[in-house]
Amino acid sequence: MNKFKYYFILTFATLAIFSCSKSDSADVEPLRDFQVQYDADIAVIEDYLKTNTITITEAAGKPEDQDVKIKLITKPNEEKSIWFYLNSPTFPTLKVKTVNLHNVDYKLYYLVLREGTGESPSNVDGVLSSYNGTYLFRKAGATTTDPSVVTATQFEEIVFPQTFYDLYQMVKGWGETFPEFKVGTSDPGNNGTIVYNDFGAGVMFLPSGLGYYAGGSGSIPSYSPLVFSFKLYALQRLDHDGDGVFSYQEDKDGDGYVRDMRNATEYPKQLPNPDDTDGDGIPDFLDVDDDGDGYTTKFEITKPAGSPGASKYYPYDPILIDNPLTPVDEREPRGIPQFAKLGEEPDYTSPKRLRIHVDKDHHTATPVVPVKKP
Ligand SMILES: [Ca+2]
Ligand SMILES: [Ca+2]
Ligand SMILES: [Ca+2]
Ligand SMILES: [Ca+2]
Repeated sequence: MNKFKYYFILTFATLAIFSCSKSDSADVEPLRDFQVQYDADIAVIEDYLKTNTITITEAAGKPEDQDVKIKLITKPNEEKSIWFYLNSPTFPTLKVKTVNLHNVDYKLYYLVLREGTGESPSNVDGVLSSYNGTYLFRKAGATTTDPSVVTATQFEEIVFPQTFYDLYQMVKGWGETFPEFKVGTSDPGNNGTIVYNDFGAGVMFLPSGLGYYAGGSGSIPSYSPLVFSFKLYALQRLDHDGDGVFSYQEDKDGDGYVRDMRNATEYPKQLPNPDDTDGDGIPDFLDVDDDGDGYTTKFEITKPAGSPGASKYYPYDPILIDNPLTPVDEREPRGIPQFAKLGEEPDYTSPKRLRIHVDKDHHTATPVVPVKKP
C-alpha cells in the first residue's frame, strides 16, 4: 500500500527530473500532454469495458462476498459485457462521472455492484477497504475488433485490510470514487474477527491522469489506466489540520468534496477554492486559521472554562459514548454556534448556522484569551 502514499512524491519527482534535464539530456521523455494521454486511456478503458464480462460472488458474511471476476468475453451470445450495464436502473450498474483535473474532463467509469447502506466517506476520509488492482495495456498492433485488444495485469491484492487508507493520500481516482459508495454493517464474529455485511462494493476504471500518470508505481508502467475492484468495509473521519474539526465538515460549499487546489499542474486555471474561507489558497481542511483572523480555529471552537458538557462547541447531534480515537467529544449536545450579534443568543442548532471559525466578525465583540496562529 505504501506505493499510494508516494504518489505525490513520484509525481513531483517526475516533474523535477523533467525540468532539470530539459537542457542537457535527450533520453528523458517529456511529460506527455494530459489531454492526448487521456484520449488514449479512455479508448483503452472503453474497449476493455466492451470486451470483458463479470461474475459476482454472492456469499453474505463470508470474505468472498461481492468478489468480482473480470474476464474476456468468449461466448458473445451468452455473456454480457461490462458496457451492457451502463446506466442500468438495477445493480450491477455502470456509472460515469466527470472529474476536471489538468484542464481535462476525465470520464471516470465505476461499476456499482452494491451501494452499501451506511455512511459515505468524503474524498478525504479514511477507508477500510479490500481491493484488487490491475493495470490495462493495449497490445501493439491490436485493433478494436480484436477481443484481446486490451490486457489486464494484476499488481496488488489486499483481501483483509489492516489499516484505513487516507483517501487524500491516494491516487485521485480513489477520492473521486469511494464517496459514491457507502459502508455497511459490522458485527463481531468468532475468533475476534469482524463480519461485514451490506457494504458498498464496486470497480473503478481510472485513466492514468487519475492514477500514477508518468510516475508509474512498483510494477505499474508509466501512463497505465488502472482498474480497482473494492469493498468498502468501514470509514474513519480524519482531521488533517488538527484543528478539532473533521475534514469532511470543512466542506464550506457542501458538495461533499474538499480539495487542495494549489498545484498548478492539477489546477491550471487556479480558480478560487470554494472551501477556503479566508481566500489565502489554503483550503479550510488544511488551514489552522480558517478565517484568517489570527485566532486558530481550535481556539475558536473551544468553550470558555466552566461551560457545561464537553470542552468544545462540537459536534451537533451527539452520541452517548465518546470515541477516544476521534479528535472531538461526541457527547457534546451543541454544535459550533452561529455568530450572534451583540445582545443575541448564539444559535447552536440550526442546520444552516454559521460556524465560528468561518465568521470573520466573531472576535470583534469579545476577544478572550488570544491564541495566535503558530
Ligand atoms: Ca480540520
Ligand atoms: Ca466542497
Ligand atoms: Ca484558507
Ligand atoms: Ca480564526
